[in-house]
Amino acid sequence: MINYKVTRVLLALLWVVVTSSTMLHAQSLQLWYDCPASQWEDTLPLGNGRLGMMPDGGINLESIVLNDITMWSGSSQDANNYEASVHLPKIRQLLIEGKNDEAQRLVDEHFVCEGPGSGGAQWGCFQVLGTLHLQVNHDVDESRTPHHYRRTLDIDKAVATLDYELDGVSYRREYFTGFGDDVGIIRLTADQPGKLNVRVSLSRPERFSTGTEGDELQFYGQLDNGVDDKGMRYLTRVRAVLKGGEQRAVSNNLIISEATEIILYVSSTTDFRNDNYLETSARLLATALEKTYDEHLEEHVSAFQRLFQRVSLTLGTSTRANLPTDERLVAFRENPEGDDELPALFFQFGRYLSISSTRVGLLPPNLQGLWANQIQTPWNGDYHLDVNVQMNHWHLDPANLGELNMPLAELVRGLIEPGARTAKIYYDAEGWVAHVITNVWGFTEPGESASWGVSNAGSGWLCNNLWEHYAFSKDTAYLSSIYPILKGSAEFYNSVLMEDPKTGWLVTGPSVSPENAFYLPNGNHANICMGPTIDNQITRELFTNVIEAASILGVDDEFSTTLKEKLKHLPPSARIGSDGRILEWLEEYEEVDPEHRHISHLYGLFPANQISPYHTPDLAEAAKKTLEVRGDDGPSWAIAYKQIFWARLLDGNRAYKLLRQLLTPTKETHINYGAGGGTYPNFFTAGPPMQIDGNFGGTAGIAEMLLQSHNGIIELLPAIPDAWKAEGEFKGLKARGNYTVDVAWKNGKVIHYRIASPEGGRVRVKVNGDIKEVEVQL
Ligand code: FUC
Repeated sequence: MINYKVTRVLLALLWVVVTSSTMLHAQSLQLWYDCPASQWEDTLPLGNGRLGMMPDGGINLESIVLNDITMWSGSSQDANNYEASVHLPKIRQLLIEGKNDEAQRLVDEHFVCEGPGSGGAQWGCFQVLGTLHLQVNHDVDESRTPHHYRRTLDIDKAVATLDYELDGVSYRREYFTGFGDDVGIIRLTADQPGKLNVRVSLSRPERFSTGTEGDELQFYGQLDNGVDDKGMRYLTRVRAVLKGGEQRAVSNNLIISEATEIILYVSSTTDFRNDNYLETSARLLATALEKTYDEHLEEHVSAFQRLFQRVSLTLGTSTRANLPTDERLVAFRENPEGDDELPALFFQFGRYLSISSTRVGLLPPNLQGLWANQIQTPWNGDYHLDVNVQMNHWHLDPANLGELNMPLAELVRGLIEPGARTAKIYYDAEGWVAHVITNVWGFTEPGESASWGVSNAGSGWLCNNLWEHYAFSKDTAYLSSIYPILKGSAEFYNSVLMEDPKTGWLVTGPSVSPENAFYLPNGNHANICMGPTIDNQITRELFTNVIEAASILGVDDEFSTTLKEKLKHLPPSARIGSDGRILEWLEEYEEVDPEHRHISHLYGLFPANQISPYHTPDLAEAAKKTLEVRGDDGPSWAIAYKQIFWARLLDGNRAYKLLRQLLTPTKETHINYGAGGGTYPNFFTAGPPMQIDGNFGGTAGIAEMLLQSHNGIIELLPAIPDAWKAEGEFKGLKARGNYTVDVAWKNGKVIHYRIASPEGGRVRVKVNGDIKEVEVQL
């Protein structure tokens, strides 16, 4: 016991000695700019998991786009086609006969959702809440240039600032969305008394009214639910607290004159799952008004840092921290050498965005996290289930934010009931299914077009996320809470599997390999098929996980036996085609677009562990060929996915090349499906348009380059690129099994590591090429 303690003390000392001798300085976790934002994708995202604010840093006119993650139009609906299952045998027969084009026609006629699907008002859309306008009268010639302009986002504190000097007066604005009291807070100050003259107002492109109540500015309305007058309602209240000066609310404006300090409180709620939303926003505001600014700031920063500061990462040094972030991004693209801090900043920004865009008890981040500046957000700002929402969560466990998986788990739990209806109506199946898209209203029906809408992979892929959180946390209470979701999904696949007469394998059908098309021998295109590789991989993985979960929880022996039997008849995880690539479909079809953004047939490489350089080297080689043909470009999420794939293939330099590709500066906002993804000045990633999955995927990719744990062994620096080898360290990353891992390295070699777990015990680690079994720190 004494020896053990002594060893721990020595190890701790060694850590101090090693890390201090390497002298890696703490890197600045700040984004900064020397001029106002030129477009929304240049404004600074703040969020507390529910409310968002994006200030643009305008001096005379500042626009702060406001968001609320529950701001959804639409409503729940039954878009099931009750005739669908009548056509299922015929569709399947056509697939067996190789007449996929004819099957696709039938699917379009009878097997998609009823009505306009995601194009309909009832389906809904995540929308901007509104814009808070600050019209600031500086009382000087408007053409005078301000000095010392600087706007920043400190991602270590979740606070944005703006500083400038005009006519000898120093002005400052500070903005944060409180993690403490759940209101938005903006403080404006001037270093000379009485210099602040500000008109505050609120607007929205549609469906809003404004009013005042005393000194309170109000902004409210109701969204379109596509059916009646019961759409989502919202109310935003703004109050100002002044030092010096005076305020009056006049015709929808709050007019503040000659103040020295202004603190604006923005309290906003919707009636999403809250009939008392009016009272809630009043209560939040009243509570906020009782505290001083410093109290707010302290509570906010400490609540945020409780999550954020669990991880630190240094990948090297930078000579460019003095460059504005947008210019730094351009410089990095031209020459990454000299700025190894930038990828680490991007990694921490991904963690920052997660903490800011979701919270336990509410909604998972959507396609844009919680930020949107439009009414019609691209793709409705929804939850896409054929990679996007899953990618939004891939980094959470490795980056030590595991509890932020809970909102997704709860969203998925909400799909069981509607998904069971859809399973029954379309497939006459047990369990539950969701296809390609869902929303906050529980949509599980196929999407409106056979070309993409009937993917069977959606629900099983969601179950992968839920399972992985268990693999990382080993929390059996959590496992038992998600088990019904996993089991219900396995029941669905178990009941829909059909036999492919050619091979005898059990496969899904009709389905698609997400969004991809192939040529039939007759020259026609089709998407609809049976047994796309991703479905086979997902079915295999899900059945295996459910069998393991049932055994851990001591339940469902009989169902496990059934699944074990079915597993014997599934197609192999992956098969290699005549050109050496992984086959995407059951047949060796030629794909219409060889560089298609989706690479769904490598699901087995990541997030699953069915293709691996260790246990299936041939498949791993075939995966490399597959990636070579797909190319390195695409929307940001596709680039990030490829970064992760190459990390799993243990090729750090190639993963780094993809990361560089992801960090390509762009300002484009048009919808893009092909090459051209990148990163906006504010570090949001671009499909384009802005899509947050690229941020989260890139963050997961960096974690995967530094630490892997999916083979029953913790691998330190499995795919570290040459660029980061010189010197670096991370602290607080997580490995499967509830291990917390710290590593320091020099010249590509680990010089110190520490693996901790509340359970203690021993664990196998691969370090500098050797596999060891080591004692875990408590
Ligand atoms: C998937 C992708 C698109 C886009 C959309 C939101 O369908 O194929 O590129 O990311 O989701």
